Amino acid sequence: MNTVQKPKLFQYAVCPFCQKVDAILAYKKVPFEAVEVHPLNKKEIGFSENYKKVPIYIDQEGRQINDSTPIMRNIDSTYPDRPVFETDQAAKAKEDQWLKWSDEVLVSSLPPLVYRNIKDACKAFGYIANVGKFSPFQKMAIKYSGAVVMTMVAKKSAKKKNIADPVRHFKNCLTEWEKALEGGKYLNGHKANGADLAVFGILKSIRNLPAFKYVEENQTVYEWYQRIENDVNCN
Ligand SMILES: N[C@@H](CCC(=O)N[C@@H](CS)C(=O)NCC(=O)O)C(=O)O
Repeated sequence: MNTVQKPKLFQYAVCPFCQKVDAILAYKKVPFEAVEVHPLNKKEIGFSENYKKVPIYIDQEGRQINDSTPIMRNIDSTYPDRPVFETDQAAKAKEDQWLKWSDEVLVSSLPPLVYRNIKDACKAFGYIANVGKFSPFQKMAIKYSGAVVMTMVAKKSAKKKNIADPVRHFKNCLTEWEKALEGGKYLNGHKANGADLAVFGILKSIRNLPAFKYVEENQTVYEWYQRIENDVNCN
């Protein structure tokens, strides 16, 4: 029989996909250990032979699950209290549509915004380096080389996604989400579903970065964000 252990989440603190998983674990009050992965050598996920991205989740029985949305679904079914994902067909279709949007549109709006230039990227990576248990030398290496690499990645992805103005693009994304809420408290009804927690987690990944001010400036989205934050922190 497999032994029961505390689940582990291998992550980068500012990775939006990782924060989706963190959001559902926090919402469901599942105790877990977050392991910050060194973004350059990825030593901590060396055990994973064929999958080299984060998040990687090791469940309470030691099984490895990859990919943020399947991980969220697995957590929802393993811990049935406070169910998250929709079961009704129409609600599920809407949830799936916005889950797809959050991974494909919202996530890709972030790198050009957060890593616009070396200065902003250094701020982000200074924060990343301080979250994990890294030596002072590793912290410096992560901060500066990470910033250079991500600024280049962000430039490339902005070009590929045709994002000429990252701030305007991000604000437009927030307006799209505002419209999806249709004046309601959550995407569907009176409690958060999988898409609410995914979008929340993605936005939470920039919570400690200057770009979060654009979320605060959109009143509807910010109120919704605080509502979920409250749900996550309460009872
Ligand atoms: N579809 C995956 C995407 C995960 C992903 O792209 N993670 C990024 C970090 S945000 C990653 O690990 N990229 C590879 C790398 O950093 O080398 C998910 O939803 O979990």
